[in-house]
This record gives sequence, structure tokens and C-alpha cells, in this order.
Amino acid sequence: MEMTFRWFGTGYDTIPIRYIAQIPGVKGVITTLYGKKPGELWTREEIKSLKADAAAAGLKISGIESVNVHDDIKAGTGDRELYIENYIKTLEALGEEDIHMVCYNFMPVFDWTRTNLAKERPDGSTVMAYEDEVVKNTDPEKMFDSIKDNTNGTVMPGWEPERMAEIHRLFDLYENVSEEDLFNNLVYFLEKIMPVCNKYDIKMAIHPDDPAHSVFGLPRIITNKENVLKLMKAVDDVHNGMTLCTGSLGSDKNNDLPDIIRSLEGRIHFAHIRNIRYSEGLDFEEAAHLSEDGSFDMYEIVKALIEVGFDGPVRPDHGRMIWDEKGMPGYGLYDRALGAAYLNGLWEAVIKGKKDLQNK
Ligand code: DNO
Repeated sequence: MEMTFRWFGTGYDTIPIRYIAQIPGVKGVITTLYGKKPGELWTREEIKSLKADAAAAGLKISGIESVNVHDDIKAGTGDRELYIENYIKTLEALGEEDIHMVCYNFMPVFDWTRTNLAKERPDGSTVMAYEDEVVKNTDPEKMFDSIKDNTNGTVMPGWEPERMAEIHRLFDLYENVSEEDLFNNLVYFLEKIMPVCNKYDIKMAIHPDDPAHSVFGLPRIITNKENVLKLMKAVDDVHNGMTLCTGSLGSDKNNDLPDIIRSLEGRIHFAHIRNIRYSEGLDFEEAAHLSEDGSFDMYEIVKALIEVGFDGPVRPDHGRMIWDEKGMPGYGLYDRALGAAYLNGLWEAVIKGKKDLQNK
């Protein structure tokens, strides 16, 4: 694996990139052109300049998160052909710039959903949390208003104000889109982009739905082992792969993460590793990466990734806000850096442990 860290780019991320380069073991960043709207073209010049910013800190770009997919593609409406054309051109530009992994999602309207961005824990740290009752009792058009005061002045991915301003129109767009339609639209999109992915060896890594169930009655499809395997089979090309996001898939208690990892051998192109703590029903709150702090066995997760020969980029995912840091919820420096250090330790231990056993 290659340890990486998410960085939102110059002018967007409040964390200086040189701090990221100082985290032990981090060789690359996962980044994006954060100002781009879904469907907009990326030029080679813009990608070059993003690479230069990373290179100035001694880092490479290990992958893009995300090239967002326009809602016309997801809903299969309006200008989808034009937006697919643009997506292909963007992939071409990325390929020409030697970038080979792209993370994206196929969630209608909302990207990830939380009901509290700063739930205080007894030790004074804060975490993001999800409560299903709140979602059930909130008008989706007001969802952003209910959390916007806790973003510490940052623009959170998937919750951009321009996007929130169009929420009414977006809900109308999906009115008659079933889960089956959404799945078919995803397959349609993937089939169209596979030739360019093959030409430039770009591995597409779909991000699971977060949380892994329907919110506000919207269709959701990347939620469990069965659906994910169905997608892998429908477009049976190594360039159609997954972002193994433990926090998202793991938000459904029935999802056995090590088992899902084993079933996806060869198709996991990127890993987001974090821990959550289950509460009642569908509720959960985020936790420190350490197994003991949450509901996941991180050792088993790392072991399964190593067993299937996963060698792509890994990044610590959402952390707590600790040591009075003010930043984008989930994306502070301190707890994610602790997460990277912990994951590096687990990796080293599992790999060396395996070798020791073989040498006996
Ligand atoms: C949230 C992230 C997501 C993710 C997208 C991928 O913190 O994990 O916004 O980047 O769903 O397209």
C-alpha cells in the first residue's frame, strides 16, 4: 500500500501541504480541482499546476478524489451525453498527466450525510455523527442549513453552497428514478468511459454510499457486498473498481468488512480507513482510528487488504477534532495524522508477522 493524505488544494485546504509531507510514511496526496463543478472540463494545464503544487512539497498525486459525476448522468436525463463526453476528456487529460486512479460516487443529490458535525465527547474532542430520526424529521432542503454553522468556515465536499441552492431541482430530477434505473445509468456511464480508462490505465474507484442506506427516500445502490459485486460483474473490467471506505460500508452493521474486502480481490483501487461507533439502530458516531475506540477491528481490515494483495493508495479518513484544532469537520490535521501513524504500524506488523510465520 501507499500511505496518502487527502489535500483539497491551494486556496481550499487550510492545512499547509508541507505539514502533510512531514507525516511519517506519507508519499502522496489525494486531491482534486476543488473549484470544479460536476460536469465541468479539467484541462491539462490545471492538472499540471496541481501536480506542481504537490511536487513542491516533495509529494506526488496518488489519485483524484473526486471527479464528480453530473446529476444528469446519474439520473439518466437531459445532457448526459455531453457530460459523459466531458468526463472522458477529463480522464484523457488526467491520463496524459500520468494520473491513474479516480475516486467518484454515484449518490443522488447528497454526497455523505451527517446530522451533527461536532458532537462533543467527554474528553472535549468532537466527532461527526449520524442520527436517523433527525434525517427523518428534517426537510432535505433544510438539511444544509441545519449543519452549516459548524463547518468552521470551510466548504465541505459534496455540500457546496451552489449545490445546496439547487436542491429542489435535484430532488425533482430523481423523482422517478428507481434503484434499478440508477444502477443501469451507472453501468451505462462505466461502459462509455472504459475505453479511455483502458487506454490510460485509469482505475475508477467508486465510493460507497455514506451512510449505506437510502436517505430522504433517494435511491442508493453502493451499499453492500451483493450490490457491489453485481456492479463489478456488470462491467467486468479491472478499471471498474472500488474505493473501500470502511466508515461508509461499515455504517450498515450487517456489512462484514473483511469479508467484503476478500470478495473484491483485484478490484479495490483505493482505501479510506476510519472507525465508527455504533449506537442504536442506524445511528453512529465517528471515532479515532484505533480499534478500541470504535466498533471495527482495524487489524482484521488491514489483514484482509494485505491478503488480497491490495497495493493501492490508502488514506486515513475522517478524524476527530482534537487539541482545539479548527478546520473542516472530519478533515483536521492532527487526528488524521495519528490515524496514518496507527495504520502504518498495523501494516508493518501484519506484513512482518506473516513473514516471520513463513520463515519458521
Ligand atoms: C467525505 C468523502 C466523500 C467522498 C466522495 C467520493 O468525506 O469520503 O465526499 O470523497 O463521496 O466521490
